[in-house]
Amino acid sequence: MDVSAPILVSGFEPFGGETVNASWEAVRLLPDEIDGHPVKKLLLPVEFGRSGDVLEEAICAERPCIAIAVGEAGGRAHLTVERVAVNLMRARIPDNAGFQPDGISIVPGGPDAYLATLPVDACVEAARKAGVPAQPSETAGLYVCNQALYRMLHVMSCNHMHIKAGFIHVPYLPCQVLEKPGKPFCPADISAAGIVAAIRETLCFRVVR
Ligand code: PCA
Repeated sequence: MDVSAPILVSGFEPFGGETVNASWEAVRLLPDEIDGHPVKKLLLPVEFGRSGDVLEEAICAERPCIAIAVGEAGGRAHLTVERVAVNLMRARIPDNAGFQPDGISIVPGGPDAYLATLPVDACVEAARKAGVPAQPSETAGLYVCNQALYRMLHVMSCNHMHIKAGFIHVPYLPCQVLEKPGKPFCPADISAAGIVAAIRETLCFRVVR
């Protein structure tokens, strides 16, 4: 294993009328190094296309050993580790550039779906062991996050890159639910602890298995 290969972790800008995005607030809190690997933090626009382009460029430039995109899933109570990305874009609300696709392919002619190459269930277990409520998820939706995961796995597949890559959705922050009674939330430091636990587990996974 390349002990100095970076770990790429992205978060998103605010969207949907929010002034913060829980994913970036958690990513910002990650340490700059984990077990000797520098952690590169990338802020993505909530835009179909451009977010995928930025991620793709970063993966090709950095050649990370692990790439994890993090997004906010308002309404989910747990940190959720995504298992699959599908080749479809369908948006309930326009993205931050005003684009609202209604069932078109992310990559025309591309595979219908990719599976995350992260050890999903082991990451969930590791987060739970760290005291962070976590669940596997079988759908990342059809909005910008699913597209980002699909683009990431697609560029890796096309270039035969063996990177442990995946996506983690985090709940709203407490400050986002002040006026949303009943909506679940998770402080950024707790979500960050879950992401670190998933990264550490993935590093062990690469070495041991
Ligand atoms: N969540 C959205 C896009 C950006 C984000 O943080 C999603 O789940 O698709």
